[in-house]
Amino acid sequence: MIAIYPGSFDPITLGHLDLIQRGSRLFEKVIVAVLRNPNKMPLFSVQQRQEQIRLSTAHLPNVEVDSFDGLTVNYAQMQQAQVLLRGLRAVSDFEVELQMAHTNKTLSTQIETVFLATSNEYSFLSSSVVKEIARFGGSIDHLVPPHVAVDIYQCYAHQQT
Ligand code: COD
Repeated sequence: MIAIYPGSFDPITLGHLDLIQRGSRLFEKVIVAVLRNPNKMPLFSVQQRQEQIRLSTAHLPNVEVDSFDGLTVNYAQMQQAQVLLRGLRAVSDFEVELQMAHTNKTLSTQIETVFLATSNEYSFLSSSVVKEIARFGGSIDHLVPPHVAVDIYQCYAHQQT
């Protein structure tokens, strides 16, 4: 079975990576798909985010990285995937994720959303939290892969000069 793990990944965190690793044990192939969203002002370009994910998942042979625009279910169908992989951290995630899963089900009955509960140590972790800590000069070394931390520190160092 092929699973798509769609998201913004701006940037990928250890929480995302944990989900990808666990998903890669459950599915034949996991495609991590970065949404190309012209309405958002991301910290990293789609290309940068794809590269960050590629480096972070290089040890996982059945994980691919791609980007997409439009509806996630259309992209999933194009990839002949049967599953959308999503993560749940808290009740607040559940509300949003359930609505998204139901919406996607009305768009394609062929595609199932599968949720994995966050691992305990990453239950608080989001890309926004990482960016906020880095923006105010805190350490994010324990929250993102090392090469992503370097990218983020560089980004904010440039913004301050
Ligand atoms: N632990 C576990 N899971 C986590 C963690 C963590 N620490 N951090 C994030 N996650 C999960 C999130 O809950 C989410 O499931 C996934 O990882 C990706 O998270 P993000 O924040 O990078 O990505 P999102 O949630 O912004 O992605 C939203 C989509 C791009 C998937 C969505 O907007 C979309 O499908 N857009 C395309 C248009 C569409 O099809 N719309 C119809 C559906 S509403």
